[in-house]
Amino acid sequence: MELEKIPTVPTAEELLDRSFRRAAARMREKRGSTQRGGSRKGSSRKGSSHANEEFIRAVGASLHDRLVRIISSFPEFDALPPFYRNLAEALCGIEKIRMSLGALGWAAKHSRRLGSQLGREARKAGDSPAIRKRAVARLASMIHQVDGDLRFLNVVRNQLRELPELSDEFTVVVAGYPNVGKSSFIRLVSTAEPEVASYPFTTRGIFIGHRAIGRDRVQFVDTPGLLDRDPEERNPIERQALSALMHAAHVVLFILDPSEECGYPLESQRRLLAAVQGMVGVPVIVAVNKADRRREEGFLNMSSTTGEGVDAVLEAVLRTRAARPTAR
Ligand SMILES: Nc1nc2c(ncn2[C@@H]2O[C@H](COP(=O)(O)OP(=O)(O)OP(=O)(O)O)[C@@H](O)[C@H]2O)c(=O)[nH]1
Ligand SMILES: [Mg+2]
Repeated sequence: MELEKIPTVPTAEELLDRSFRRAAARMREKRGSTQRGGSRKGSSRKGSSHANEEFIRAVGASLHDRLVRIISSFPEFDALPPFYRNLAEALCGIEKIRMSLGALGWAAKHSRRLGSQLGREARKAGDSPAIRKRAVARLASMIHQVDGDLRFLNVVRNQLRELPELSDEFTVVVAGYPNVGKSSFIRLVSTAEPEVASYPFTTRGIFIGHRAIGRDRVQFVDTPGLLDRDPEERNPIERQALSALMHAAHVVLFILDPSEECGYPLESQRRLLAAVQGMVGVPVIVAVNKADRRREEGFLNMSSTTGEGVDAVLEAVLRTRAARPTAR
């Protein structure tokens, strides 16, 4: 996927360093070829001031090109599938990313313009290392203004790279309160190996696993636990779960823990269930987990520890495949 291919975003210092080296290499190449040609006219003084101008322009041009390349390595967020767009929004904030890319655009434009302007001034001022030094310092200080943006975009790049790869297969999103046994269930029935622990918010991202069903494959999505609260109050970890529920699921398996060993009352879990049922446009299958601790009449009871009842839950979930909607 294109998100995996975004290259590392350099810091201001690295960007400057590369651009200076590139410009210096270009000057060396040029000098080499004019020396070989041997018949360049003009005084050495003039030649050197041209060299200053060329170097400064080359630095400006190289900075411009590098910045433009960084900008275009990021995806067009509006064109991303909603699942990924929402994950990017939950994790990094798309508006913040846009602002930083905009800042790089500004820096790109100005580095070329400033390179030309400073180059012209250097030529007029004649051969002066001080002029060259001052020009370089001005370009550097402009690039340092976007150092924060470069660093932020590198964090974004690292997060986008790690997003899970969602396929087109039939997709079961497992959701519920924290610590109810979502990851334990996913480990039991699919290839995914999310961490399981006896405290809430163990799962902090989206994990995907598969299971062969006859000749087909079904995709299971593990999500971070959700609390029953207003959407505005949700943290970035919870918002990833919502993105999967809203944009990846063909069916939702909602897990309840009536033993309340998860640390949350069943009543709150039921309120969340009602909210999820009202929110997603796909079937919601409800299963009670930790049946080895406590069963609940009128529900599919299972235990992800003993394996009891798991097959019946899988069957109920997979029965909804018949009525699979075509679009997410
Ligand atoms: N007794 C019992 N314990 C279980 C069962 N399923 C899971 N657990 C335990 O419940 C705890 C939480 O399990 P997880 O699978 O990490 O729960 P989760 O819903 O993924 O939790 P978060 O990722 O924090 O939202 C762990 O200590 C599990 O061993 C079960 O069927 N019976
Ligand atoms: Mg988990």
